[in-house]
Amino acid sequence: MTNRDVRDPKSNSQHLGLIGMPSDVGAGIRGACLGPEALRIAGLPQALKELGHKVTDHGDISGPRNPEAETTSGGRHVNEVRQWCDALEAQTLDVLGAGQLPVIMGGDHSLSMGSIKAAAMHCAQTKRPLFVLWLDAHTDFNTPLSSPSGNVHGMPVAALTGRICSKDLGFEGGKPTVDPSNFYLFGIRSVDRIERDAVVKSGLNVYDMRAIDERSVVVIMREILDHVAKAGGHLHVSLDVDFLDPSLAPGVGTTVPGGATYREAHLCMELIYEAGVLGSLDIVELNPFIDAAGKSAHILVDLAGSLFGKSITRSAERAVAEAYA
Ligand SMILES: [Mn+2]
Repeated sequence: MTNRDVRDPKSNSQHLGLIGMPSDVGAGIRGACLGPEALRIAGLPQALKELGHKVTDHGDISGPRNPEAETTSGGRHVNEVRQWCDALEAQTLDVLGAGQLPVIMGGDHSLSMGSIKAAAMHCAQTKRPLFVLWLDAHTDFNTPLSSPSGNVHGMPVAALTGRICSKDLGFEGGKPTVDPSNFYLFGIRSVDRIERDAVVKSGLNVYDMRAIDERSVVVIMREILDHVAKAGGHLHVSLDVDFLDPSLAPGVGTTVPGGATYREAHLCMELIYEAGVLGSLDIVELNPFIDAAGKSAHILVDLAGSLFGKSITRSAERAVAEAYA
């Protein structure tokens, strides 16, 4: 069964559950805590409703703000990140249990440790395999020991795939939350030197910008999505603003040149929608404090539209019918 099967067959309508995660304790600079409100102001709930979906905004999670304690050994603000992620995990699990597709509005990327843990628990209950598509400039595969900065937003992939064994972060025993072979990183163009060796050995599927330039978004994305669909999988998409080229989306603390273009990003979203495998979504690292008059927030709302069925010329139903004729 794919998520296409649970959509209303006439309208492809889904019930989307928005969750705000106003936290930046895992980031190097502050401001991503303003992300959820910026996405609301840029019109995310309305844009999704206009596509025919039912949208429930569950409001914002709460947690420790602007902590004074700088825990440098073993990562910065580890305890605070853990508190936020535990709260998000519980809320995301509730939303999934209510039959809604969670749309988590971040917040820095450490939050994915909470949302993806929830997705993994939901998949265990519903007996479906979990796949993760990580759209990001970075592999986020550092550990508290390897990280040059100590910022936890550079560690969630390592934590979720069993590389980090940390009681403080809530990952004990070294058992992966997500099988590394079910984890797809896409758009990569900045990897720390020590991190790179670990990534190569990890078994993660890594598609860097070079691979995308050579093989194209369509070819790679269809390979990934076909694999997920054939396995009857639940796909969690984690969209970091820095996946996009900084000329399009300057509102992120970790810009790297050479990112996805406007059309490449929309094409990714359209292909994911057509595959009907999306089960949960994070939109992370939007920092309105350094954005250019809402430019990045607006582009994220546009991309979310494509991810939930907006198409340039064809109706959503036709696009799906044609893609799977
Ligand atoms: Mn990231």
